[in-house]
Amino acid sequence: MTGNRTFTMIKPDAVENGHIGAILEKITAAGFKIVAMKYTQLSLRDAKAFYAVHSERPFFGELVEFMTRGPIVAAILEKDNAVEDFRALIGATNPAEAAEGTIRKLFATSIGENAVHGSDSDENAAIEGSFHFAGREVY
Ligand code: RTP
Ligand code: MG
Repeated sequence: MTGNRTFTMIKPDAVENGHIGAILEKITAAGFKIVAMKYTQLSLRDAKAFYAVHSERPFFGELVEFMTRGPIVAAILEKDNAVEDFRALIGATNPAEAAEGTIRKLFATSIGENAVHGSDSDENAAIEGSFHFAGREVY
């Protein structure tokens, strides 16, 4: 992973609501290239580890329950300035505050169930990408 990559998940709410295709369309239309992708489900242990940074937050239990309740799509995306540009494409954490046309504005239901994840730094993009993908699964 280098500075031009980010990591994303299409979260269980968006998968349940049938938005995988529309979200991938937005991502590729915005110029991101998919270099790794899988359809999978987080175990309790996976979700707790992935969101360990939030373990002391009041919403942690809810977050882990939500992220494990059904399948997700995990992907590594490539583009110049990937982390920042992808955060702009998905919009604010709370869809009520997300800009028009962003993925969360279009597809998220609430601050907790907000359709997509995007890494918040190059360092975390690398950590999160390797959490989900072996080197030979990245093209
Ligand atoms: P993400 O990590 O999933 O891309 O989201 P984010 O950076 O925009 O937000 P973050 O602060 O990292 O929070 C991680 C996820 O926790 C859930 N959350 N629930 N109920 C709440 O008040 C609340 N706050 C955050 C959301 O699923 C959020 O994306
Ligand atoms: Mg975050």
